[in-house]
Amino acid sequence: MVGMLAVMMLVVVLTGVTGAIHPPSNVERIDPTTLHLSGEFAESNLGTAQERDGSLTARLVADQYGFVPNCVKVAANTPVKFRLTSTDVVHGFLLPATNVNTMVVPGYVAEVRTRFTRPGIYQMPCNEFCGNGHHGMWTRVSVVAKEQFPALAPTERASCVQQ
Ligand SMILES: [Cu+2]
Repeated sequence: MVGMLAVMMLVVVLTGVTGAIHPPSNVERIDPTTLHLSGEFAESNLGTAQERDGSLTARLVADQYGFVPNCVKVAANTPVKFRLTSTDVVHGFLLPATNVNTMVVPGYVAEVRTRFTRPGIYQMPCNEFCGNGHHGMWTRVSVVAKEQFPALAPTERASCVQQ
């Protein structure tokens, strides 16, 4: 049994080191009681923003039982950074078939970087049980073609109403 534990521990450490895998959450602290008032996670800053180097940053807030915004648009073949935080309990953010999978812990900012290779819509149910309404908690990430993205108005980047 001790041998098996040692082997499993070794696999965890080796894959972590060779694949540069580390927990994407619990790095930066944030006050969950005031984050909506000002700063990075104020409502006007949520959604997708374009950085000077052309990469994108999508900011979302998770709470019982929904994500704000309910859908974000990002561009394909562009580096995308997701930054999320929670105002109440632990939620989860996972995009199937990508490397995006993180816990969203109140008091911390979770950050995940990825790159989408083709346009499409990723349905994102909260994957961390967070209470009675958990089954209804979801968001969407809509990946649009790289050429299409700059033409979107800021409001269109944080909504998928037209689809
Ligand atoms: Cu949840």
